[in-house]
Amino acid sequence: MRRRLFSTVLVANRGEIALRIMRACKELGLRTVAVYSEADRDALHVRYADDAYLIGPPPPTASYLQIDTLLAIARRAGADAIHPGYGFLAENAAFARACEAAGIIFVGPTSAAMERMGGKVSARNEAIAADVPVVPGTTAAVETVDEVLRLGAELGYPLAIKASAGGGGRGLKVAAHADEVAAAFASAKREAAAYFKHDEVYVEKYIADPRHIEIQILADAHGNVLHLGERDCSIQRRHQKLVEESPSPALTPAMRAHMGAAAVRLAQRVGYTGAGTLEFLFEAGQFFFLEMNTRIQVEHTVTEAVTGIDLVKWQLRVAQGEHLPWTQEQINWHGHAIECRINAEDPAAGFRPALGTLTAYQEPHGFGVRVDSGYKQGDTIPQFYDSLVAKLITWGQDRAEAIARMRRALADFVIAGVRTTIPFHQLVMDNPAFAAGAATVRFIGEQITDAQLAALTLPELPAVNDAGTSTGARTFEVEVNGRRFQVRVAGTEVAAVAATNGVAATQTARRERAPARRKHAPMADPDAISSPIQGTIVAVRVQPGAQVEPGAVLFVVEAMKMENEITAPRAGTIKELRVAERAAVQAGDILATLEP
Ligand code: MV4
Repeated sequence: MRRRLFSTVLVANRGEIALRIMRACKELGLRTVAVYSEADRDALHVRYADDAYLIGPPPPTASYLQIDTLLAIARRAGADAIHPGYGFLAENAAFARACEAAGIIFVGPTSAAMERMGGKVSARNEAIAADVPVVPGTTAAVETVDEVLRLGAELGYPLAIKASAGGGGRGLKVAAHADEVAAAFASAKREAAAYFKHDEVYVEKYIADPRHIEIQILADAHGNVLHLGERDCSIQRRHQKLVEESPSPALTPAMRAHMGAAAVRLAQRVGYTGAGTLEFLFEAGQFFFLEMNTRIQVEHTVTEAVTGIDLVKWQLRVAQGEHLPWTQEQINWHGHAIECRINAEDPAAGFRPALGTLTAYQEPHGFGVRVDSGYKQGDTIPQFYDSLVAKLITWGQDRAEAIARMRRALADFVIAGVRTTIPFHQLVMDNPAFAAGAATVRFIGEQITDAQLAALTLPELPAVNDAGTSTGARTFEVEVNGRRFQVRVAGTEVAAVAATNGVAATQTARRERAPARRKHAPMADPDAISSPIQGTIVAVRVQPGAQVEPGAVLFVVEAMKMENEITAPRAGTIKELRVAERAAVQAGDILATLEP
């Protein structure tokens, strides 16, 4: 067997991406080391790792950002590689350099390649040198309003004035005409200084209604670079991506090959290794390179779905020095994949972060459905980190099937206790412009209006009174004449209403999403299994002490010559048996008791 360059990977991240990386490590036979802040003590990524180390309190302490601490833990844990995931230190060239100096393999590009592609101006110049189209404009800093006006005369309006150190759309100002240049220039400089402590700006022609299309590349340490096609990430709000898909509905195979070849040229030029993404603006059949992300991205999953290539595993394998085993011609794309980011945000309230505890959490399943998440039922979403709860990815043989499957999976996803972006995604999946594949970066705002968002019906959050008990609406399952209904009972003192008065069953048009189940359930006696009808016990299928699964048949009651099965409402142990075969029972008689 080949000697491996490393056998233990410290995952310098949290949440879903930490788990994603550890799963790939496990499949490759690599040991994993987790790090965790005090806010993440009970997190899934900590439980999943072979070994886990506390790195300190949550922010404002920069737990996941402490380079020296991470390196010290790597040494202590015997980790010979570090995977940074995304965010945190993933694109920090100083961190990559510190790993290199410490003799620990950084799973990603070299610090040198990262530096060349890290700055926007530097990346733009590398692109020009690699003959990759960029938006027409300057490559150097622009110092005066007069210079901007000269560029406006040359390139035409509108113009974009951008912070050299910018990112996430900050420090991007648009001048629609010459008379707006002075104000836009001053404003871009102020924003640049405020956000980046660096007020250098440059100028580009403004592309009014582009798509955000990015190319995934994968490179080994032997000069082989492949592109794995594109992702269309046009559905963004304030530069936060919400929906991504592959392939883009806008690209022909020829355009894909063209953009892919450009991306490969640029990656080759800077000696890139590992997985990386080149972002482009795409409008009217033209593409323009914007910047490179030198990390694995949140939305890598849709590329995995359509290529069948495990990107994180290949990050690790090329870091081990392995050769990529394919030629570009051997990369095939199959079907269509869509990712929806399920964030703990309230889409009806400007997407403000929604804090709380996942009182119910059940992921959708089935063919063509993937869920990557870092949380479980009962977890509280920490306020300190990003609001991503889960990534929901569907695959279909074509785009229509991927959308239909996404609709189904969104409806099947049960999350209670915290508002999420699920209702927003349902709006997107039902939108005709989205269905037509016509979304550009202006989709949210033009196609999804504030009025639509404000009108979303969101699941009710559990209201809790001083005693810590739920006072909000509750949903009960009842059977009326053998047909199942869900009854929603609103308001306080629900217990008394349900137990004494009975309630008229009205079939809810749409099932309530995930009622929070609390321990002090206000039902008559949660441990009692009673007969729903008057009749004769003809079979007793359990003994005291028996462990039963939900749905297990416990008794058979004969009534009016019909046999009725009485099943376990939940898993548990039969504590007491109160009837024997041939016993006559009344409706409501307790037949047995069940312990958790
Ligand atoms: C642009 C542009 C139009 N023309 N540059 C925003 C964030 C940064 N990464 C690049 N951005 C843009 N640069 C020129 N010359 C439009 C955007 C832009 C955008 C780009 C990608 C995805 C969403 C966007 C939303 C608004 C503006």
